[in-house]
Amino acid sequence: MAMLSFERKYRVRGGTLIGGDLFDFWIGPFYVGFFGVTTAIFTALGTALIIYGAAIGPTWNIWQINIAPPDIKYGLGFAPLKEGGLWQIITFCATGAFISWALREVEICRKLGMGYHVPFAFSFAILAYVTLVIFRPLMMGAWGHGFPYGILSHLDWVSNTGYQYLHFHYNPAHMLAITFFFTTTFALSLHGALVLSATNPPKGQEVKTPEHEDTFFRDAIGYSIGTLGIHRLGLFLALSAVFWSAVCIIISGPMWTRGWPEWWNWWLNLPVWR
Ligand code: 07D
Ligand code: 07D
Ligand code: U10
Repeated sequence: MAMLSFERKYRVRGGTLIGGDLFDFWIGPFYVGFFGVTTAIFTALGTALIIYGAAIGPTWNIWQINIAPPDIKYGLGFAPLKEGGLWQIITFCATGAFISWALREVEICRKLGMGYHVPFAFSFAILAYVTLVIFRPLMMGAWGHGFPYGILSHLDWVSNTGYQYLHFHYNPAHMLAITFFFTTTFALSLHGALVLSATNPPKGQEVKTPEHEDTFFRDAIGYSIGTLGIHRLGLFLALSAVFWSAVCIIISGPMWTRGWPEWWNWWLNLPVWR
């Protein structure tokens, strides 16, 4: 595998959290490390079980393959392999693989003397996933509340779960999450456009500076958040989107069992209207 000219310089020893020098090497472009090995094992086992689940299921159609969680009657116990047990082991492998991946990122950050922002951000995605398939099922008393593993079947789960609460758009945390998702794409498009407009001019014209970027936004809206600030804001917006997503689903069931539109009755019941 070809190496970028600067890559060898950064292939330094150390920074591992566990295993010392044992797995401190690269395969092609990939750093391995202890957590690379655990990622590979969890991924290989999880993928093999998905393929096995597909093999004993009714279809090889990639869109329709479905590995369902156990029936609610199994509660928080183990289910037979073909009745949701597979889903349980796959969930374990997926969680193991995601956490291993995050820890491998931590080791890479330590090697490079960088902050932990990337693994910190990924841990929010893991939190959302774990909320859906572990925390919420635990709080509701059955693994059957997790979402099924399948491209279309997981969409069915989202739709069905949404309608169980009548109209999911009325979930206030869902509103916050959606607003943060929209704001994230808005901020990224502004940032991408601004950087390109300044640094990628037509042939023959000068590349502009961050001062140009600041001045553009001061002229346009009276304020510039700055070149470092926009990245802080971007991270904050994106992590907030995922955080409020996790909140919106953990409160649906464990904390609110009726339709979400009804939750807003507190507004109609304010003493001020009486
Ligand atoms: C672009 C980075 C690359 C990642 C990709 C996904 C697999 C799955 C597995 C055949 C942005 C790789 C996919 C490894 C193959 C089997 C068994 C990330 C990028 C390209 N969803 N979801 C998708 C997952 C949930 C929802 C697509 C995963 C929740 C809706 C893809 C998870 C809810 C829609 C996918 C997960 C939910 C999708 C594109 C885990 C709420 C769509 C994803 C582990 C969050 C869209 C057919 C994408 C679609 C879509 C994967 C969880 C809702 C298959 C791995 C339960 C409404 N989801 N999803 O680009 O077209 O992400 O679906 O939590 O409309 Mg989903
Ligand atoms: C869970 C993904 C984690 C991924 C990980 C990594 C691999 C490796 C390998 C590519 C959280 C996986 C990696 C597998 C791949 C290679 C090599 C991310 C996760 C760890 N909704 N809704 C949300 C909107 C409606 C409903 C969230 C919009 C309807 C339910 C978000 C609309 C009803 C749930 C959101 C809309 C409904 C949600 C999802 C519009 C259905 C959830 C984002 C415009 C009738 C879910 C935590 C997210 C949630 C969720 C947006 C409509 C129901 C805010 C914009 C009204 C039941 N919805 N929704 O969470 O909060 O990402 O999950 O109508 O459970 Mg909603
Ligand atoms: C940013 C940035 C910036 C940059 C940047 C970027 C953000 C300003 C300076 C980065 C951004 C981009 C490059 C843009 C594009 C990115 C996206 C759109 C995000 C989505 C990304 C993807 C879809 C790519 C995903 C690819 C991945 C995850 C790589 C897959 C890796 C592997 C399969 C190997 C993983 C390595 C491991 C596990 C550890 C090492 C171990 C091994 C190599 C052993 C090999 C493994 C095994 C033997 C078995 C394991 C099996 C596996 C893993 C899979 C098998 C599955 C099957 C189904 C076959 O701000 O600055 O520029 O660039």
